[in-house]
Amino acid sequence: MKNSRKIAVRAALEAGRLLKERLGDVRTIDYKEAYNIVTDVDKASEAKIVSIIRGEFPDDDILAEEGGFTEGAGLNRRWLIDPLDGTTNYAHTYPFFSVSIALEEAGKRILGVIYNPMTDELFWAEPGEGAWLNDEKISVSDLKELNSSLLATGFPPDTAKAVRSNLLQFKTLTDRTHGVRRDGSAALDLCFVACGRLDGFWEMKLAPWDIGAGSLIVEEAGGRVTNLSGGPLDIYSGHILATNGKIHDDLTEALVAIEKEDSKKRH
Ligand code: 2AM
Ligand code: CA
Repeated sequence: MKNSRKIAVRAALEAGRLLKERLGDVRTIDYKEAYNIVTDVDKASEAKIVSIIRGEFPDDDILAEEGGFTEGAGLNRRWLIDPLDGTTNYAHTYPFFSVSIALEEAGKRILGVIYNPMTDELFWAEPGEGAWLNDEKISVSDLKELNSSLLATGFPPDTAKAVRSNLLQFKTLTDRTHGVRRDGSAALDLCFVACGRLDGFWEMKLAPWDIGAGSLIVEEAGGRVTNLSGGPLDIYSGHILATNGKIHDDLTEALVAIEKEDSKKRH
């Protein structure tokens, strides 16, 4: 049996090196929709990852951001690939982006690998193996008070159109905590929760390749990951709340209350 982790790590490192080399050298930017960009580097990074994974595991399913879904030979193994999480940052040379690769088997996440090539930080997790940053085991923060937490979120790319725009959540929680960061790579935000740099993260309307790997890394680092109302996480639903566990109930309660207030205002 080939080692899926070794191969995912190799793919993430190779793709990450390409991203680092090409930073500032984006040649084409296409618009998938009016607000949603893809660069030639996203595509080059994905081609590299897919060729490594397909070369080693030709029978596995692949769901990749740019190429979509390719069915394998019915083994019930599916790779979730984001070749560049934080494309908008990348296109502007803002150095906060990553490569994210997850593997599902029979619908369960069994591997998550995320690489930040700018800091040379490789995060990975497997069920029961803990979560790792390079050679060190990582764990979530010990902080218990929502008031003194540092959080992160992101905004759906169609914010202008979206009814649930997350702005009231952002404002209210900015006032109630040490702060809410908006850094533009959900995969890295999740890694930051896993290693205690952040205490919590929430976002809506994400894709499974944005959160497949990071959600497992947070869980294995001792954190808790749910939907926005505290129910079971479904990475295909797009909504995620990940914390160190200790502030989870308070943050869930706050998000639910803010959403209620916001929807009252809208009706
Ligand atoms: P991306 O850079 O891979 O697109 C930022 O808040 C997060 O939203 C990033 O992880 C970004 O991933 C993601 N994102 C941006 N546009 C998106 C879209 N159209 N659908 C889902 N996620 C998106
Ligand atoms: Ca992407």
